[in-house]
Amino acid sequence: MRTISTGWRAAVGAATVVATLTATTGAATAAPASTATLTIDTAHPAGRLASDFVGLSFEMRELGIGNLDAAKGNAAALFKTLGRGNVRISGNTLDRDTLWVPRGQQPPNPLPGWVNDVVTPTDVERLDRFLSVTGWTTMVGINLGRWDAALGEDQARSMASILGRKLVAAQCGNEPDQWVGKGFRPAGYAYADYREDWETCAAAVGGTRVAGPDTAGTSSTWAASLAADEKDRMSMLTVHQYSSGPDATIAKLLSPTTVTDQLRSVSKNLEAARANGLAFRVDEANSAYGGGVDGVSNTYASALWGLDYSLSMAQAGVDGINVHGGLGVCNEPIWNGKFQRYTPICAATAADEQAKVYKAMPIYYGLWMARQMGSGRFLPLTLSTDRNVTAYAVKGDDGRTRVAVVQKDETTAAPVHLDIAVDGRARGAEVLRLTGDSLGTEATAVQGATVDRRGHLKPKRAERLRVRDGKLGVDVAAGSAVVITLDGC
Ligand code: BDP
Repeated sequence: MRTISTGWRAAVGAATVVATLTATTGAATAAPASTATLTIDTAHPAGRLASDFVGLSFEMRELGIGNLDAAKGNAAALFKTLGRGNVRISGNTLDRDTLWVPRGQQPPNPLPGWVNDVVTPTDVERLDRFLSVTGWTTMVGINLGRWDAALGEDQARSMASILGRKLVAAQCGNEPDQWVGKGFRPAGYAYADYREDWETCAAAVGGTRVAGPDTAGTSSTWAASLAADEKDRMSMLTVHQYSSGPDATIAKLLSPTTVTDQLRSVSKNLEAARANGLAFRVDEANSAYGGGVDGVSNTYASALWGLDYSLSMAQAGVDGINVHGGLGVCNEPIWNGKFQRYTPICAATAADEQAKVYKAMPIYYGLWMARQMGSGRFLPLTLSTDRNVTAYAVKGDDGRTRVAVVQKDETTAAPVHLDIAVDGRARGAEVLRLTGDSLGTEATAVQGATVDRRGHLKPKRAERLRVRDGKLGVDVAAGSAVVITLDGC
């Protein structure tokens, strides 16, 4: 039996409403019976769950090749189905392959050998329309790895004038802590050198809407140093985090320690942001770097991880996460032979890629479930369990309490029965279920429904639960998640 306390003053027992969650394994299995208890401290609402917490991240090349177009296909609908969010555009292709070409200028002929894609103000205008239609905001990278002052300044000016307030931040370069290995900077390139580069780019951007450092890892001190040194010019501190590398497995992804390890790993960055009054996003995140791992990043397991990861980060005080992906054909290499198996949306066929019609991959459903927690403030809770279960509670801005429970065992394991004790006011609750055939396959659904070709998700009617004798009882299948919305409290 482990007891997990989360949230501000989590250990404090005082509560106006106490929810007790009892989990028992089914008698039909060999697993020993277990009881889990969840206590929700409604008297001490803690950190915020922001309405734009869920974000997506794409490569700069997607702009250059005409993607994220509200006039074509279903991308805008897929974004809207997730609610409002933040889309970040940068990645390896920013510094490595993408050339900015100002309005009225022709791309050089021939193009420099390193250029694979050209991005122009017309591409930013298309992005602007996409954001208007979806209600999302954006962060967009400026090539600092291969810095050209005239182009950098022109891009910054164009983005500010075209995107206006939809541009939360310009991002100066991608993963500068890896530039030596990529040949962008000489050996020995360190934070002090980066700071000079960043300042040059930030001066071109002007104002205070600049983010950084977008480090590949969370362990360097670059983020903390940049926050302390440059807070006056910054709107956001940003780092990247992948759960694993090419050695990712489902067991590792869903292990009870993974999410807590990931939290620990961003904690110094988060503290630095807070200490310097900056917002903090993990603006590039996913299950495994190197394009993800087949059989892990593109399976139902990633949906459970995505839900658990995003809520745990939000509860810890992270302002948002941007899950990385790409708009190529699912499970096929993109132009440079690399895969993007972790992508939340991708085209089922080459014809769909042309038509910009995408399907939702499992992790998309995990993010959708996280969004069903709404916006509000996390409630501290104490969970005692000997199963692989996590739980989160949010007091919504609409006054309703929502509880997410993520059961991360294989789907063949025994179900969990939850008994939630509620106070006198709640007469019932609604339940949405995230389910999949098995952790290692792709099939994922919410309330039996999947995202259609138009990009819409219409879950079947939420299940109603009634409070009986002050308790709400719900069976949760192993390898599934629920979002429970309590009536009127
Ligand atoms: C990050 C890059 C992104 C890659 C990703 C990966 O910013 O462009 O696609 O790694 O390795 O470091 O999958």
